[in-house]
Amino acid sequence: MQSLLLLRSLRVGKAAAAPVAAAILAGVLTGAALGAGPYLISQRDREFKPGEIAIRRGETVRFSNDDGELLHHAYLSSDAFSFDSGDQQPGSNFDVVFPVVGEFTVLCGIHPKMKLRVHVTR
Ligand SMILES: [Cu+2]
Repeated sequence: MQSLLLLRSLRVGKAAAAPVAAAILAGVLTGAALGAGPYLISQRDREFKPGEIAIRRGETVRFSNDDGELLHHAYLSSDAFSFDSGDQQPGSNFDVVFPVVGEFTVLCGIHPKMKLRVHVTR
């Protein structure tokens, strides 16, 4: 019963990240329940790499700022789902759960050429 409630919270977006992390620490959710992620996205040389991924709803994408001393700023704005990493410091990670099915394009607020296509299926 408890895990059903937690799974439901996975779909509401980044606000659920903290309780999900707490649940993982508590051993409430298994890896299988969370899917195969997180999917790692590099931002080295001002590029999202890979530039396109296919994931399942509820899975996590981890944006790693592994690009020397540069700031990055991943964001997504759509009717179905939005997020904004804020300015991302070198050496830091930013995790996003994609809670809805769809086709999305993540951009960088600092480097307009950076694009990541995300295909989310159920
Ligand atoms: Cu960038």
